[in-house]
Amino acid sequence: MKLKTIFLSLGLLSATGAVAAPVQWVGNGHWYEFVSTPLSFGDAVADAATHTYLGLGGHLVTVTSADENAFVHGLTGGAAAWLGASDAVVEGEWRWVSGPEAGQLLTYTNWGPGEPNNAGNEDFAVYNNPWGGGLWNDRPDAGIAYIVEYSAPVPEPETYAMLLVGLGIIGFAGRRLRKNS
Ligand SMILES: [Ca+2]
Ligand SMILES: [Ca+2]
Repeated sequence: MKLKTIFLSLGLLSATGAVAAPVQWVGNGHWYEFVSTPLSFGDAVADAATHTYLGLGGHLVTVTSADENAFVHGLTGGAAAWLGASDAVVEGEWRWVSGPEAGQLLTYTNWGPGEPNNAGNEDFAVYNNPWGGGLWNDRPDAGIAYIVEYSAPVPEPETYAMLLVGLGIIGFAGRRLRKNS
């Protein structure tokens, strides 16, 4: 077995070649990984979704609090990096496009001064470009580093089946309780 294959199987190397070193944030228990391989926004969304770590599925990072923002920005080392927010569908309507918050309007934001300004046509949220300090900018698509967040277990077929059975039992018990009360 080649060394790269071993590293890939151990999750020490992502398929795109960047060394993976996910770190955990105690604020929510999620793991985060800075990926230096530059990708377009869409490719970063797609690539992040293929990552797994410790049985958790990856997605382009979604940032929903100032504390999480400070932690995530700390992983970038000052490099321009995508976060999973875009207004490409409806100009000015910023939504998360990845992870558990996919499709939701942003409730927390940390835009830099005057941002998002859609200068020219800017539909993708980025760190350190040009604003530092965890401030966000909207910018056009380009090859940029990105951050993967691992927040929820990857469901397996057996898990789905057990979940359905579990829901059925819970539903049945709920009906019985209501009937008896
Ligand atoms: Ca825009
Ligand atoms: Ca901008």
